[in-house]
Amino acid sequence: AWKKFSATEFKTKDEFESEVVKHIETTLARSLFNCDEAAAYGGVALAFRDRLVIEWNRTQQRQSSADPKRVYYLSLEFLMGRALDNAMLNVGMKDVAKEGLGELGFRMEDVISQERDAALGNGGLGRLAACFLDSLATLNYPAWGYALRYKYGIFKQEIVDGYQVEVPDYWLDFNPWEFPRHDVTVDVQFYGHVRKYMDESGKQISVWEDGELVTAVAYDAPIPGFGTRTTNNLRLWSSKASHGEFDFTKFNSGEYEASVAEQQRAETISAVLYPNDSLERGKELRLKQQYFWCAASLFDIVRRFKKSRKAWKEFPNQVAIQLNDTHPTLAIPELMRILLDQEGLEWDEAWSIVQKTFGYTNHTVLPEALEKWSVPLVQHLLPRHLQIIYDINLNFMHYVERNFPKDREMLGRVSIIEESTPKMVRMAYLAVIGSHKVNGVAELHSDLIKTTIFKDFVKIYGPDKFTNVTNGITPRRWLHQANPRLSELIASKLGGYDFLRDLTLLHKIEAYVDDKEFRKEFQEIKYANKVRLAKYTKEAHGISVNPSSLFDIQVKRIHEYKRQQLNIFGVIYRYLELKDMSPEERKKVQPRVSFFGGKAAPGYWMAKTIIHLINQVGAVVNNDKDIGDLLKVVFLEDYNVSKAEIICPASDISEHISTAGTEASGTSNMKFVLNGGLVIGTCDGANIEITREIGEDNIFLFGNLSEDVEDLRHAHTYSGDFAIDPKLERVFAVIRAGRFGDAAQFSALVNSIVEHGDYYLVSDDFASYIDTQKLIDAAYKDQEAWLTKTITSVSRMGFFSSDRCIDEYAEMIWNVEPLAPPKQN
Ligand code: DL6
Repeated sequence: AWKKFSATEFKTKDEFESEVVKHIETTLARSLFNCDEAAAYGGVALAFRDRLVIEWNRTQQRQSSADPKRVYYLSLEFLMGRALDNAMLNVGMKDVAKEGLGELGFRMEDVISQERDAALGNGGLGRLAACFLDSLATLNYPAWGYALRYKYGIFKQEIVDGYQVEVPDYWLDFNPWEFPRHDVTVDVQFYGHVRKYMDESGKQISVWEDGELVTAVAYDAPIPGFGTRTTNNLRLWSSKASHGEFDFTKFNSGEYEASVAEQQRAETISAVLYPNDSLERGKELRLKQQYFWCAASLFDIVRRFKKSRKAWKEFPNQVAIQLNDTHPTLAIPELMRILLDQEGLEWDEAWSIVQKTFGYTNHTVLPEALEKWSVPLVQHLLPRHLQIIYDINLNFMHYVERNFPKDREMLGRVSIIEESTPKMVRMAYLAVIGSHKVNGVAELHSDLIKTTIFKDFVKIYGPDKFTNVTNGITPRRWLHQANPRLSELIASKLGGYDFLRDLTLLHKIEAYVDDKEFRKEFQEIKYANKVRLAKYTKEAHGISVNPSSLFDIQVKRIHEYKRQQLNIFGVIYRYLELKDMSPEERKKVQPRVSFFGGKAAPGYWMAKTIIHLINQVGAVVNNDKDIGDLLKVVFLEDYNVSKAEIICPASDISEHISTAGTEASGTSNMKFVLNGGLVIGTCDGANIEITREIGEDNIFLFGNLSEDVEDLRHAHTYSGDFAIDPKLERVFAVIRAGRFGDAAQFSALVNSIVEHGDYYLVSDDFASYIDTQKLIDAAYKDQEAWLTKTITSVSRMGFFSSDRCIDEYAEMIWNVEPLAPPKQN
C-alpha cells in the first residue's frame, strides 16, 4: 500500500470505528440502533475530515511562516465530484475504514454512494480545475483555488418521455467538507459613480462612491494531496446582504416582502451556476457573479500579501494568478483599481505588476464562447472598472499604433472595445493584454489560437507570450479510485503505487504485454467493469445489456460540435443494415451497446433534440425482436463525475468525434484510454497527442482534418453542388418517414445538415465514420490483438497526468516551487 500519514492515521480499525460511532452519536445525534447508510456516511466523512483538518492547519501554518510564492487558481467552476473516497485514498486509510465499516454492518460502496456530487461546473473546464487542485496538493505546491459557493450546482438531468428535464440540484443539505469562515468576509461594491479630483500634489484621484454593497463570506474546503501531508485550500465565496439579515423597520410596518428583498437580492449572486457550456449570454447576474468573486478573491490575496510587509514590486514574486478562461478577467482591472486608487501606485508601476502576476488559459476557439460584455452594462455595474479598461486600451492602442504604423486596421481588430452597437468589451483581448503568458490546452489548440483568434496579438507581442500546456487528468481519481483492481494489478507488477505520483512509470507494464497471467487478469478486470456498468444500466434504466458486447461510449456535454448526432446517425445506419440482413448473416455480427450520456444547456434546443433522438432510437432498437442483443442504445441519465467513475473503466471504445479544430483538448479521451479502452476519434484536440504517445495502430482515427474545414464549409455554402452522403441520406429518409416518432421533431436537426450548410461537417465525415466503425467491429473479433492494443495504450499514457501539467505551469508560467512538508519519523 501507499505510505500512510504517520501523524494522523487511524492506528487500528477499532480506533476508526470508535470515532465513527462517536460522530454518529454526538455530532449527528443519531442512535446506533437507528443508523442508516446516510448516517454511516456522515460518521465516516466526519472521522476522515478530522484527519484532514489537522494536516490542513499544519499546511497553512507552514505556508504562512515560509511565505513562498503562491499560486491562485481562479476558476468559476470546480467539478469536484465526491470527496470521501478521494480523502480515504489520498490519506491512505481506505482498507482500515472498509474493515471497520464491515464490522459496523455496512458495505463501503453503499456508504460512499450516499454522498452527493459537488457539481460546481459544467464539463471539461471545471473538471480540469478539480484535477489541477489534486495535483497541486500532491506535488506540494502552495496553492489556493477560488470560486463561488453556488447553492445550486449544475442541474440534475431527468429524462421524461425521452426529453431532458432540468431539476435544481440543492447539494448543501449535509456537506461535511466545508468550513464556513464567518470571520473572513469582504464587502463588494456594485453600481454607484466615480468622483475625480486633484489632490494637493496635482495628482488625479478617483473615488468610486455610493452604489450597493454585498458581503462575500468565505467557505473553505480541504484538498488533500496523495501520499503527502500537504492539504491545500479551496475557498468558495457565498453572498449575503451587507446590512444584516432583514429590514426590521419594513417588517414592523407590514412590508414583509420588502423587508427581506435586499437579502434575497444579495443571495441571488451565488445562488446558481450558469449551466451554459461554451456560450455566453451577457446576463447582468453573470457579470455580477464574476466581479463579486474576483473582488473578494483579490481582496483576500492582497490581504495575505500585505501581511508580509513586502514592497509592492515584490507582489509578482509572491503571487501568481491563473485565469481559468476569461471568466475571471475582471481581476485585471480590479487589481489595477486596488493598486491605483487604494495603494496610490503610479499607472506604469501598477500595470507592470499586473502583467507579471496574471496568466490566462484559453479553452475554446468557438466564437460563441468568447465573452463580450456590453459597455453600458459594465458602465452601470462597475463604473470605475470601465474607466480603467478604457485606459488600458488607450495605452495599448498607442503601443500598437507606434509599432504598426502601416496597419491602420489593426487598431480596430485588436481593440478591447468592439465598435458595435452597443459597444462591447472583448474579455479575451483584455486577458491577453493583462497577462504575461497565454496558453492553450493541447498542441493543435495552442497552434490554432495563434493563427485565428489571437493572430494579431502574436504579431504584437511575439510568439513567446503564447504557449501550450496539454491537459491531463489525475490518476488518483481516474485510475486508482475509479478502477481499483487495475490500479492494484499495475502496482503488483511495478512493486508499489509510485506510478500514481509519477505516471510515466506506467511504461514498465509494456513488458507484461505478452505475459499470460497479466493479460488474463487485465481482461477479467475490463469484463468486471463492464458487468458493473451493465448492472447500473439495469438498475437505473431497466435496460439489460450483455457485458460480452462491445461497449461503445460517448459521454460529455451534448453539443453540435462534439457531434453526438454523427454517432446516433451511425447507430441508425447500423440498425438499418442489421434489419437488411438474414438471420444467418446476423449471427456473424459483433454485438454492440451504444451508450450516450451528457447534459444539454437548458436553452440549447438543438442539443435537446439530439438527446430526444437518441432516446427515441433506443426505444425502437431496444424493443426490436429481430435485433435482440446485437444492438442496444442506452442514454445514461444525469451524467456526472461519480457516474463517470463507473462509466470510464467500462468502455471498449469511446467516441471523441468533434469536427476537427473545435474541441480544444478533451480530457475524457484520456480517462478512457488510461482505463484500457480504445478510442474512435477525429484529428482534434488531445486525440492527436494521444495518437503520438500510444501509436497510430492503437487508435481509430477518421474524418477531415482541421486545415480542410474552412474550405469545406465554404464549398457547402457557395459551390452549389453540396450533396449529402448517400448512407446518411438513407438515415434521414427513415427519420423523415417517422420511424423514430414524429418526424417534425427532428426536422431542424436534419435540415441543419441538408439545408443550412452542415456547419459541423457531419455529412463530409459520415462515410469515413461508418467505415472506421466497421474496422472496429473486425478488430474486436480478434480479442487477443485487441487486448494487446489496450495494454500497450495504458502503458503509454504517462504523459497525460495532470501532475505533468502542473509542473509545466509552475515552470513556464508561474515560477513557483513546491514546499514539501518536513519528513516525519
Ligand atoms: O480545457 C478543458 C476543456 C477542454 O478539454 C475542452 O476541449 C474544452 O471544450 C473545454 N472548454 C470549455 C469552454 N468553456 N468556456 N469558455 O469548457 O475546456
